[in-house]
Amino acid sequence: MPISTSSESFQAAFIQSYKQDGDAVRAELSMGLLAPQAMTSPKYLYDALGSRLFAAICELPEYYPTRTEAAIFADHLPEIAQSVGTGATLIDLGAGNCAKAARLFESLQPSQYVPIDISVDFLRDAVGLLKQQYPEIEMLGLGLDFSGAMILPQAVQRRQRLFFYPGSSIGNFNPPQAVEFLRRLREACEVDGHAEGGLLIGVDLIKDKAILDAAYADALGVTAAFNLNLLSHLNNLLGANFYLRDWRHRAFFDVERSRIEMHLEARRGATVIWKGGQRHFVEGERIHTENSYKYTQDGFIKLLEQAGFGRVSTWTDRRNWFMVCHAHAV
Ligand code: AVI
Repeated sequence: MPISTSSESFQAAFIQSYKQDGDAVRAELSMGLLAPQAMTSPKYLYDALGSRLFAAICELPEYYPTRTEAAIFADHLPEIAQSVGTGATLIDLGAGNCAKAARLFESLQPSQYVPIDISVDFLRDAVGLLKQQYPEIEMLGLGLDFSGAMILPQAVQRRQRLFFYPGSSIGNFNPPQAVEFLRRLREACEVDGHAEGGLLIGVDLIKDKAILDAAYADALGVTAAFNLNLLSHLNNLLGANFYLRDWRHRAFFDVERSRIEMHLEARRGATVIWKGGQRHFVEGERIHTENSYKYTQDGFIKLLEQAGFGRVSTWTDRRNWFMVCHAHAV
């Protein structure tokens, strides 16, 4: 595990433990593509271009979650800071450019900031820049895939861990997986046999189907490009021959399951060949590429409680479209 530390206060420490295992990735993708209902994990939406397209999605008029969450933080920061307290070990899950957490620094005054992301080079640059702006905050960047076990290096302080998981990324797990994931966070809040710290999380709420449908099928077609770009990524990872013009973006809110489903649908019959497999997709056949679950406030609080969190405070916007929760590890 290469570690680079420095005694200079303008440099952030960085630990990289994530290394993509090409064979494992190809085996997982092949299995998904050959399943009766073809599917891929949403993590494959994020190659370099996919990450940029997602950033563009966050700017779209139809995609309300990013700006609604930001407004909740801006409008309720003093109350959120009062609930969380100061001096936490702020662990930022999927930190990206670290901008969301940086907006909390002044109010939360973390004793250590630990941004984690699978996009190692991007994170290394972001945390390097941030350290120049906030030299007084100890920073430790982690290049890590946190969707599996939550094994944090010893250099991450144990006391008062506050996991920060904004953007409703929790919605990309199904509810049992979400509880499992939250439980792992709760376990990582254990200090000498007792619970400390907690979780600050953003959650998208159930709303009118038309608003949800539009948020995932925008007029400009950016979400369509984001979804279709997955096929280019698969071509690179698998040596596959997906021809993008053979596919179209489909996204809709399934009211029964309370989730957005995102699919790629074959416009015409297409035979796809890759290293280790091949499949003929008939016209109209789909590859399921993402779910994005939406919750009621009470439903999500129950999930938190199942995972071992309690004493939950919530903040929402005027329209009740999005919720920010602070939950204590109990
Ligand atoms: C990252 N995640 C929370 C986004 C969502 O809303 O589920 C990903 C996304 N997919 C399409 N648009 C945005």
